[in-house]
Amino acid sequence: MRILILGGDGYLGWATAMYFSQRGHEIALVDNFLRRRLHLERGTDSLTPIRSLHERVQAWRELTGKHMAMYIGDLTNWDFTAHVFREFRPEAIVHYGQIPSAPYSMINVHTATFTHINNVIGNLHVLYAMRDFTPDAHLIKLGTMGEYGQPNIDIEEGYIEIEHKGRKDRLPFPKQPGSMYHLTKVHDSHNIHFACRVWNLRATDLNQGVVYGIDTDESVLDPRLINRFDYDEAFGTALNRFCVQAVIGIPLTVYGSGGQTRGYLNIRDTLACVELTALNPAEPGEFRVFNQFTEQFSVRDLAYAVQRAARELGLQVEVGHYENPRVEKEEHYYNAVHTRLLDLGLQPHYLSEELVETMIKRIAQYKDRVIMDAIVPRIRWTQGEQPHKVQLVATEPSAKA
Ligand code: USQ
Repeated sequence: MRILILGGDGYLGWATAMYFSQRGHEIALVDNFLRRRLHLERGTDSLTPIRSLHERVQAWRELTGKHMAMYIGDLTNWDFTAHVFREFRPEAIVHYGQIPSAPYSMINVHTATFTHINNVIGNLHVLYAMRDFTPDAHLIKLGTMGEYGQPNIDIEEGYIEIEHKGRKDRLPFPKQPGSMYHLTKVHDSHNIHFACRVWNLRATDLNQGVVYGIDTDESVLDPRLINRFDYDEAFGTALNRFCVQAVIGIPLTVYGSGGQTRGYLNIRDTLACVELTALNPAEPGEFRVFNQFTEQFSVRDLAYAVQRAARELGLQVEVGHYENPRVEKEEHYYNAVHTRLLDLGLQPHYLSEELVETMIKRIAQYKDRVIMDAIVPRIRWTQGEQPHKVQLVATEPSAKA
């Protein structure tokens, strides 16, 4: 299959590109290096020493004999996007080419509007390029579980059957996203749904939970293929951050009471889910939604799991309690349906089997690269980015560990 990977230099994009290339698909990568630039602007970096995209692609070719085409440019530029679709003629498009950070989007008006323009306009250009040049292609779009928020009812996969005043319909599940970034994904979902209804495009929205992990079967083939691993406030997610904090010996940054519950999955499961989706495409005109995660944890559960795993390696780790910089529910109901990918054959990896070997031990190898200043949370949902104001206020007795 000819597969176009948007955001091919990113955490998921690079891993997905190698995964599909290894399985014989023809790959083209699109990237504008925005993540690398935003790290430069913020004085942060990947924990792992990633190579340039050109070096990665060259190394992949040397090791496997497989070629990946590269298009360097910005999806918000219509001429660029149109050129890519006209030339490569993808049969499937895996769209990761977006800003994925809730905290970054909440820094100020500029980062909020930039996240909107980058994500929503880029995605609209992809939809128009599909309509005009590759109308039979299948869009596999990375959405987020965060589109739903945390309602006090079970979260369905994209749609809900509603009976209202004696009439019934199957309608998009209500959305209550928790950041400007998450809002962009909601806008994308509406735009994609419209494009499927009106232009008969086929699309699958993968409403993914929080991804963790570093290595994949392909990235370990050679050090030049190593994947990015972010742990900073803007681009690092809670679990990745906790593992780095455990290794460098600072109390884990649990925000608020820690009852915030989300779906989680290993990066290897992301790849399997995307493959299952590509091999079982949506029908023309169909807008499918899969909830993509394998396990559900509260932030508190994660912190104690990391504490226990670190102890196995002789590391004493405290669970800290930080004033929550976000506006979010800290104790809430959370039960999200996620059966469609399991029905297609997904075999999940579980966190308890991964933490010690594939996370903490691996992170310890790059301990010297940690930028301490990147860890303290300074972006507040109500006031934007602050100087170092948020302090560690207490540490939890390790009774639950
Ligand atoms: N949190 C902490 N301590 C930290 C960082 C975060 O307690 O040091 C808490 C947050 O307050 C939040 C929860 O952990 O309640 C999850 O935050 P996160 O930063 O791990 O993840 P989130 O902001 O939700 O975003 C991440 C990805 C995003 C993806 C989303 C899936 O960055 O691209 O869309 O996970 S989901 O969470 O299902 O919306």
